[in-house]
Amino acid sequence: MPTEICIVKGDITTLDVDAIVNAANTSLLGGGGVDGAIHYAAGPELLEECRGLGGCPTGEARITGGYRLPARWVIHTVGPVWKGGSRNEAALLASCYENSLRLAVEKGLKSIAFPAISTGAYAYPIKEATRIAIGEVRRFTRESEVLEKVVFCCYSGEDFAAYKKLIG
Ligand code: AR6
Repeated sequence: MPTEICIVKGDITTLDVDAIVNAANTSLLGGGGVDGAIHYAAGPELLEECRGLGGCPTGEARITGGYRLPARWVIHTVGPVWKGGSRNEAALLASCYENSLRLAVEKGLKSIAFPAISTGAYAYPIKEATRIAIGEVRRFTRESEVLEKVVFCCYSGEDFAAYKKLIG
C-alpha cells in the first residue's frame, strides 16, 4: 500500500500518531515554539530522557518516549537556522526529514507527524521549506512503503495553505 500523506491544521501535541517530530535545538533541552509545546504536553520525564542524549547536531534526529502525549514516541530533529540560503540550509533541512523518517522505520512505526521544521524561530522561508518537506517525504515513501501515514501538521492557516498548494 502506498503511504498516505496528509495535511492537518492544529497542534501537533494532540495528534494520535506513533511519533510526532519535534523541531528542537542542538541541546535537546527544550525551547519555545513547537519544542516548548511538546515538552509541556509530554511532562518533565521527556526532559529527563533528553538530558541523557547529549544533544543532537543540525540535520540529525534522536528518538525518545512520548510520556503524557498521545504519541508513543517523539523524534527530535534540529533544523538549520536560515542564513540566506548559501549555508547548506536546504541539504540540512532535507536531512532532518530523511533522518526522522529513517528512525521511524527502524523502530517499526506506522505513522508520523511533522511540524514545519525551521520555519518559526529559525526563519526558513515557508514556501521553500514546504517544497523540501514534501519532496523528501515523497522520495522516502516511494522507496519504502513501511510507513502507512505521514502527516504534515500546520499550526497556522498560512502554513496550511502553503502545503495545500503543493500537495493539492
Ligand atoms: N504544533 C504544530 N506546529 C507548531 C506548534 C504546535 N503546537 N507550535 C508552533 N508550531 P518553531 P524552528 C509551528 O519556532 O523554526 C525552539 O525554541 C510554528 O508555527 O517551533 O525549527 C527550539 O528549541 C512553525 O511553523 O521551530 C529551537 O531553538 C513551526 O512549528 C528553535 O525554536 C516551527 O517553528 C527551532 O526553530
